[in-house]
This record gives sequence, C-alpha cells and structure tokens, in this order.
Amino acid sequence: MSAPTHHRMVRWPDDRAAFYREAGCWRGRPLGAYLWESADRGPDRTAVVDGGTRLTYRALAERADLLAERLAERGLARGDRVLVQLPNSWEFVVVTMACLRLGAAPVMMLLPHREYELTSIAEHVGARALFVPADWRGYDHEALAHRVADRVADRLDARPLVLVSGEPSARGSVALADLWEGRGGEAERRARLDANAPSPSDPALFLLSGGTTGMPKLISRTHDDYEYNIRRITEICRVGPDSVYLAVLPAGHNFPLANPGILGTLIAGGRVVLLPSPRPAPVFAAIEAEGVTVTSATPAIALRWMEEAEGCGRDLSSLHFVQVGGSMLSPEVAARIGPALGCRLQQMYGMAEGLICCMPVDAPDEVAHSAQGAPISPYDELLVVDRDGAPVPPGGVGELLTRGPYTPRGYFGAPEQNAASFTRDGWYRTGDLVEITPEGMVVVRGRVKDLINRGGEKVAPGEVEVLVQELPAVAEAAVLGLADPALGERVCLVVRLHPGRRLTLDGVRAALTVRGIAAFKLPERLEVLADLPHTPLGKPDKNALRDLLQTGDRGTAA
Ligand code: OOB
Repeated sequence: MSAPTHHRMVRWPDDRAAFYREAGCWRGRPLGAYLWESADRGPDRTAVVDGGTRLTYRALAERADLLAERLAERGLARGDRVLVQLPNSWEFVVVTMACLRLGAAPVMMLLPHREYELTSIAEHVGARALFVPADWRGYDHEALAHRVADRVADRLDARPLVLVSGEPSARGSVALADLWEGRGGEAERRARLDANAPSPSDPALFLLSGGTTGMPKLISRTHDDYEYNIRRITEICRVGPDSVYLAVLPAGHNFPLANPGILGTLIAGGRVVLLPSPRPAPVFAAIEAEGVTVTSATPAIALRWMEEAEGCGRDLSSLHFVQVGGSMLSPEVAARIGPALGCRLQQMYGMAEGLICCMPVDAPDEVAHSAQGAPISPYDELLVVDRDGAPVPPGGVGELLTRGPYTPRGYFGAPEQNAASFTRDGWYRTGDLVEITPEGMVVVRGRVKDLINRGGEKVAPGEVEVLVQELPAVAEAAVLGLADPALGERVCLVVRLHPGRRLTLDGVRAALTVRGIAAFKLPERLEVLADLPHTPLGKPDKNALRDLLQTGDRGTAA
C-alpha cells in the first residue's frame, strides 16, 4: 500500500512558500478555475480542434465537469493519482481538465510506454485509474492497461479502473464516451465541483523526468506552481485570445503541455489545434487551415520541417513563432529555421523539474540564434558550479543548479534520488553544463548527467542497463548515447559477454521488448567488446567508450 501524497511530496520550506505567495507568484487558486475563466470570457469561442472535432470553451469545460463527476461516482476522489496515456487529441484535453477539476492528479505517460514503465509507475503512485486509447498505431493499449491493472491489483488497495477512449472491446473497460454523454444541471455541477475543489498547494499533475537511474522519476507540480509557470511563459510569449497553438509534440511533455503549449493557450483564451504526430505534410496543412500562429518542436523535428517546407504548397504565413527546445540546437541551424519556415525562432530551454528559460520575442537575431533564453521568473535562482560545487566566475561554464517558485524541491517518493539530485539547500542539479551571458541568457554547452537525449526524448541509461544485465549472455553492460546527425544522439549498447556466448542487436531488442519497455529506449547499435574500460570507481567509463566508438578504434570485438 502506498503512503498518502503529502508524505511523499517534497514541499517548499514554509518561509519560501510564504515568500512566493507574498510576491504574487502563487495565487491560491486551482488550475481548473482558470480554465473556467476562459470559458466565461468566451463560451462560444473555439478552444480545441482535433481533425473534424471542434470544441467550444463551454463544451470543453462542461464536458470536463461531467467527466469529473462521473469519475467521482466511480470512486475517484480528490488526492488520487491516475495514469494518462493518450495521443494528442481532444480527449486528452478533456481528461486532463476533468482530472484538474476533480483534483485527481494525472501522471503524464507517453504512448510508447509499455508494461515496464506503466506497472512501476502505477505502483509507485498507487494509481486508481488508467486512461488509454482503445488502440493506437496498431497497438492494443486497452489490453496493455488491463495487464497492468492485473499486475498492480494485489499490491494496491484496488484494481485501477481502465478508461478507454474510442471503442473498448475488453470486459471491464469503461468507455469514456459513455461518461461524458448527457446534458443538464451544468451550473449545479460546476458549483459542486468548485465547492470541492482541490487545494492549490497539492499536486495538479505529475510529469515524468528523463532521469538517469533505474526508474523514471516523478515530478509533482502543484496547482500554484504550475499556474505561475504557465502565467509567466504565456506573458513572455505574448500568447492571447488570438493565438492559435499547434500541439505536435507528445502532449504529456512539459513543453507542449504548458510552455505555453496547450494549457497556456487555453488559459489565455486562444485556440489549441492537436495533431498526433509532427509529420510535415499534415503539420503544414493544419497551419494553413487553422491559421496557426505558434507551435513548438524539438530541433530534430524543426529540421524535418525545414527540409520539407519549401514547395510544400501551403500558406504558412500565419505562423509567427516556432519554439524550439528539448535538445541541443547549433547557432548555424538556428539561423536557418526562421527563414525556412517564414517565422521567428524562439528558443526554449527547460525541464519537467521546473526551470524554464525562453528567448524574449524581441531579441536581436544574433542573441536569438546563439542562446537558449532567460529564466521566466525574477525569482528563479541560477547557480553555475564547477565539479567541486564551487561557483564558477561569471561567463564560465559549469553545471547549472536552480531553485525557484515552480521548481519543486524533490522528486515524488524518492528520498535516495533526492539526496543525489538536490543539494541540502534545495537546489536542483540540472546535470546540464551551461554558461550565462552578461545579458543573463543561458547557453547550454553540454551535459554532465548520464542521460541520452534522443531527439528530445530522454532515455535513462541505467534503466536499460538493468534490463540488459538480466540477459544470460551478458557479463557487463553500458548504455550510452552516440552522436547522430538527425536525432542528436542514439542509444548504443556496449557489452562484455560471458565466454562462449553470443548476442545480436535483434536479440537484445526482442528481449527488452518482451520485458515491456518503450521502443524509443531500445539500443540501435550493439558493440561487443572483450573488455570495458573502467573509471577509478570500477564503473564502465562511458567517456572512454564514447571516444573509442566514435573514433572507430575498437580494440578486439568478440
Ligand atoms: C524539456 O524537458 P525535459 O524534462 O524533457 O528535459 C530536460 C532536459 C534538460 O535538463 C536538458 O538536458 C535538455 O532536456 N534540454 C536542452 C534544451 N532544452 C532541454 N538541451 C539543450 N538545449 C535546449 N534548448 O526538454 C523541456 C521542457 C520545457 C521546455 C522546453 C524543453
């Protein structure tokens, strides 16, 4: 059985919390209230567009309220946690809003996640429900959800509900469509939900951290802190009622979800257009059809768009900004993005753990291309330190530590991880190497954390290593990122085998797939070495391995 939320969530110290309230950062209102405010200001305006489905603000808010109450009738309550694994779709928006209204915090999963991720996270948070599509790209998510629910059932108080968007086929599934059908009593329902609204200092939702160790870590974001994050980034990006935001990155990521993304646009009263993938042709078509003004992408996606924009036959002139972040972008490529897409580039450097830096919209080109941006809050604290934790002189490169009004002081229920990832004074160790310019702009220079950034999708090497080590052929394993022109990095597995054993890339991928990990974490290259180089502490020396593999000087391959 899992401990209640308030025992496992690390809160800001009381004096800091008081300060953030005093300073006007934390306003003490739940996120659902802000969404209803938009609906009150413009009930008949379009809030969400997903293919042929268009929802007005009134329809969205009422449907979310209806779902919230129906979920409550089925036993979900304020303070619960639920897993949400849905594609970019209007259903995702309704489910998220319903959870925010009810105060049942959604854990934002990604569609590629499988048994391994879903089970461990469902257990870790004590999930009361799983929201999944019936199937997605030929994969049966409904069956997956039932397997996960079965597996966690005896370790939790109750078997999580399986809630399905689309046509459910399994016994025991609940069709979302049945829950949000019906009319009448909207005003009373709204009043009931308002009266029972979640506490603004409780988690509104949970984001997944890329993480570096065994299991993905969870970041609880309170209504207060997330709303402040959203308010600041929305102001800085000048998102308003006339903004049309196109969401193509997976909606459960912090960037498209809230920076300013889906939630920022909805709170500002703008329109959100959702696409299930960043494929160029549908993206260009949607920009033209809906008059999209802003979208966000990783560098890998922006590159694809640039290659295909010319001669795409679509009018992209409505697009003011394309926001790019999530992994390294070189100044040379940055300079080409705006001209290729006929808009301005806005760089963004941020993390699910909190801190968001973003380029001011009126920055001169040289700055806009070469730096990632400035912190969005005057109360963000940034410290650049050397290997010994000592501050580096201004202009020097070092690891970025940060604290602030929307950067939580620890992961959810992970005391050991917190001891490693946060200092005693509550600074979050980003693991990123940065330089801060005299103008206060952050330039990302590299990374000290053991992480693979595969086109913005983060892979924790440790998570893959643990599973690879279970293979009988494997004596020792190291997983690392190798440079890739399209994605930035790809997952590479280096192993030493037990004598007389063999291993193939296909074999490893098949074995890991059976264990149920997301496909984007599967190794794309396998190197078998007679021996691995080691650090003085006896761990595989990944820097030495990277040098070895990238120079092609490989010693004896078995
Ligand atoms: C965003 O969030 P996460 O949580 O998926 O990943 C955070 C990590 C950062 O610590 C850094 O290592 C890397 O992703 N990163 C960048 C970057 N933006 C993020 N590395 C180089 N250049 C950048 N511009 O990725 C995220 C969240 C909100 C807004 C934007 C990105």
